[in-house]
Amino acid sequence: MTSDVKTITITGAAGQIGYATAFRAAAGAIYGANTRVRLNLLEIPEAAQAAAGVAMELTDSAFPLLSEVNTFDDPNTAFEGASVGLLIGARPRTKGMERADLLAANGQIFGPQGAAINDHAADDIRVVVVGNPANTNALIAAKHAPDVPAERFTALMRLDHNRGLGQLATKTGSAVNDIEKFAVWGNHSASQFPDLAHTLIGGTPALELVSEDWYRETFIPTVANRGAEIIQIRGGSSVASAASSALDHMRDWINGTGERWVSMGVPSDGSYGVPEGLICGFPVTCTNGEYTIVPDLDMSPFACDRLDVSVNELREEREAVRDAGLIS
Ligand code: NAX
Repeated sequence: MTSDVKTITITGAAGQIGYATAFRAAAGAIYGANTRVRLNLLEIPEAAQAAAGVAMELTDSAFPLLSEVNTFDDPNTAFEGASVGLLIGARPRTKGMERADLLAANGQIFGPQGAAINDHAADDIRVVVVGNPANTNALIAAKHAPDVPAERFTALMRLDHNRGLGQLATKTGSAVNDIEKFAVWGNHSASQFPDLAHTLIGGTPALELVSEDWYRETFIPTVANRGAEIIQIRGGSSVASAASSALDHMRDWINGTGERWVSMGVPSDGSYGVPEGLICGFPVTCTNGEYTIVPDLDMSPFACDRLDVSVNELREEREAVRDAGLIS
């Protein structure tokens, strides 16, 4: 057991995904079995009482690794000393709301949270944004944190990645662990590009085990539209799978992946023609707390077209938040 206690700040902690995330984070899902954690739960004032109830249940669970749990309605205090920020709380899209309105409403949340992270978080802060539109919300937060390296602000693409692994394992009768080099590129939206071109299953190229037609006409739309399908079938949006994926994202970033690829939404360094700074899904590997975009992959004309569509959407989102004065 290390003597260091790591602070994990969870926003939207009384919401569905926040609730599902907090208990596993308290049980060691991010830092492992040898690091104690402090959970800071951030909510809006209207949900402060519900967050206090979540904190009571966390206390009642007597997690050996949980040193303390606190609730806040001010991001400045909630991010004090934070090493991990799980930015889950967001403004949902309501009926009749245009995408630009949604982006603007979320800018009011992620701007101040970025500024609070800038001023109060620990030097090793790492952020994953789950609240939608996740990629652009992460960009807004990063732009409000000029003293924090931009690469510490990431967006969740891991749920899309895990959904792809699940579909492929089911289709081929293989174990998810046998699948390597799968990637989800682009935006966490229906425009995303789940890419099997480099994927191996038990060492065999995936595209020798499934047809090109299944890949393009079934696999890609199924993964990209899985969130909507879950809502339709379950009667509610993805919750436990989103929480699980957010924890996977942070655990792998901190503890490393070895040679294994995972998908993360990270600020582009210009790789694969993605404009620098856009927070875009890429295949990455993680070592020593840092991720590296997998370099030099061959991209077919099909892959380039798919990536372009999603990157254009990210570009439009960036323009919309610029026009709204949320970033410069
Ligand atoms: P809920 O509505 O259950 O919970 C959201 C919580 O956030 C609420 O308790 C609300 O009070 C709180 N909140 C709102 N503004 C806040 C603020 N400024 N500071 C702190 N807390 C605030 O939604 P839930 O189902 O938990 O989903 C949360 C977000 O995840 C949504 O934006 C959703 O669209 C997004 N998702 C993202 C996914 C991804 O892969 N990136 C997949 C799952 C999910 O759809």
